[in-house]
Amino acid sequence: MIQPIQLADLFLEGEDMEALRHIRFFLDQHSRKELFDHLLAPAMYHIGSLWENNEITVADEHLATAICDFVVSAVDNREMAEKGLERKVMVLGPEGEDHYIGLKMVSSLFRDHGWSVKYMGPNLPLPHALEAAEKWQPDVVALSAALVYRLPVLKTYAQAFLALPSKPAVLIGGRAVNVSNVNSLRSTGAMVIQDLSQLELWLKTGEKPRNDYDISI
Ligand code: B12
Repeated sequence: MIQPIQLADLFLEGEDMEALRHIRFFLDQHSRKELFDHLLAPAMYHIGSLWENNEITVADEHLATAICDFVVSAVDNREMAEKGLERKVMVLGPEGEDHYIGLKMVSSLFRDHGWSVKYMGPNLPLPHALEAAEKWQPDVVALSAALVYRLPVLKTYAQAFLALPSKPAVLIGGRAVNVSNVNSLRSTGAMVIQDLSQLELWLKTGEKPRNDYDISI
């Protein structure tokens, strides 16, 4: 079974189909959530370290990200989405945010649990995001940010979605919420979710395993 660093090497070498072959082999025995948590995210974090230490170039990092993006799309399960599902989630990154691989994983996990997903990508200005939410009326809006200085904008987005007449639940995750104090986000009524395991647990059971899980739908 391939390890994250080996996978990162394939990404950096531009070996898209070889990477996908290993990933499909991994998926024969593991879930998509395990793929995201145990292989893809660690591979990208490794690429982040190489980048930070100037061991790879920006071009290398872009190529690796593009291949990671490709494999996440290639293994996504869109079958359920055509069955007229009841529960709806809108997934997006706030204005200024460029990181979106985590958002795609979150979208994929929601699909695996039978949700209808509108993945709207990163860097979506708030007025457009609100207009879309008013029109489609999702049960949940999931937001993600990688950089800590994005917390104020996340808070603004959360407050705006929570004030909509349709009152969607707001979930917030991503690297930014894992490396900082997020009490001010929680105080908005949004649910801060640390990782895909917490999200999966909530999707499966709706249970509140931690105090952070302060809303349910
Ligand atoms: C690829 C990358 C980029 C790409 C992003 C392209 C893309 N398509 O996403 C580009 C080149 C655009 C980029 C730009 C920048 N980046 Co960058 N980037 C990365 C890198 C290498 C990988 C990101 C990634 O895909 N990770 C993998 C995903 C799967 O991880 P994740 O986002 O954390 O998601 C996981 C969880 O957090 C969770 N999750 C995520 N969202 C959500 C949401 C919910 C609701 C839930 C439940 C869970 C959840 O699920 C995922 C699976 O576990 C990281 C390194 C790292 N440690 O992540 C740096 C990193 C995040 N970037 C960094 C920086 C500094 C930047 C820039 C500021 C650089 C610059 N000077 O321009 C810009 C900012 C751009 C912007 N305006 O947002 C730093 C941040 C450091 C810090 N102190 O905050 C990092 C850590 C690199 C480093 N080591 O220095 N980056």
